[in-house]
Amino acid sequence: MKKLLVVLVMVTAFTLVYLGCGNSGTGPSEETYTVSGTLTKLDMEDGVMGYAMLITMEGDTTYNLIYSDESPFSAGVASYSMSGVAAGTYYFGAVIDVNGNWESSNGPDEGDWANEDFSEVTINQNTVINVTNDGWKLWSGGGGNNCVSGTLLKNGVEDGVLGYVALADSGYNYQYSAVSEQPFSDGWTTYDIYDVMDGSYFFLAFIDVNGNADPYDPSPDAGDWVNSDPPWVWIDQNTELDVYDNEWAAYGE
Ligand SMILES: [Ca+2]
Ligand SMILES: [Ca+2]
Repeated sequence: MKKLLVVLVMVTAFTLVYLGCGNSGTGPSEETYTVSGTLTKLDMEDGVMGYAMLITMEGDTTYNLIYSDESPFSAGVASYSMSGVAAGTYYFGAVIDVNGNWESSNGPDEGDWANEDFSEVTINQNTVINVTNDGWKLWSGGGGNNCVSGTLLKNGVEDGVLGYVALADSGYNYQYSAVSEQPFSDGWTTYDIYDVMDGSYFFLAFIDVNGNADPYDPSPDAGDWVNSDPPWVWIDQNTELDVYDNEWAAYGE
């Protein structure tokens, strides 16, 4: 497994750095902005802490908490304000730490609430992001018996070629893996990963075009395809994750 990890980390690090350099929005800039807003959960007890976060993957192999602010709920509302935010694209996360044990490195746990719309936001001006009373999902905690499944699509891949999928934690430590349930046929294949614990993972995939991957220690090499921008996903239910034709990059390029 270690070999796969090292290779995937290298591939991803290269890809992210490369994309970052090509993005005009990430150039040096002195200008910064304020991202502020309210977290509303009308039935929340006074004093429970609400957290807002901007998270990025750019230029690194792990997700990083770049900006955050926190405040206690009062009458169902907590306010936050993150100043000095550099222009760029981030994930916006919000958590209500109902059980009072928050550590940013561990994220939410059972009984906490997390914002339903955990998505990318582009900051290039002062920005208000609110989470409304309906914008939360209950975090189900460290249990979980989730199935992650999906389809890998890549035109031109020969029939019989195998696809590999892995879920890795925030440090790119390998957590779960699967080989295609059926080999590629007509440009697609499917996979299933069972018993995935609730949590956040990077979703990594590669297509073993040249057929030399060891199923017990798989890793991509020259001639293979890897998903070029692995998403960070939060799994707390059965989830479908697909990789489409335009989401593959030649390994090492
Ligand atoms: Ca908590
Ligand atoms: Ca290979």
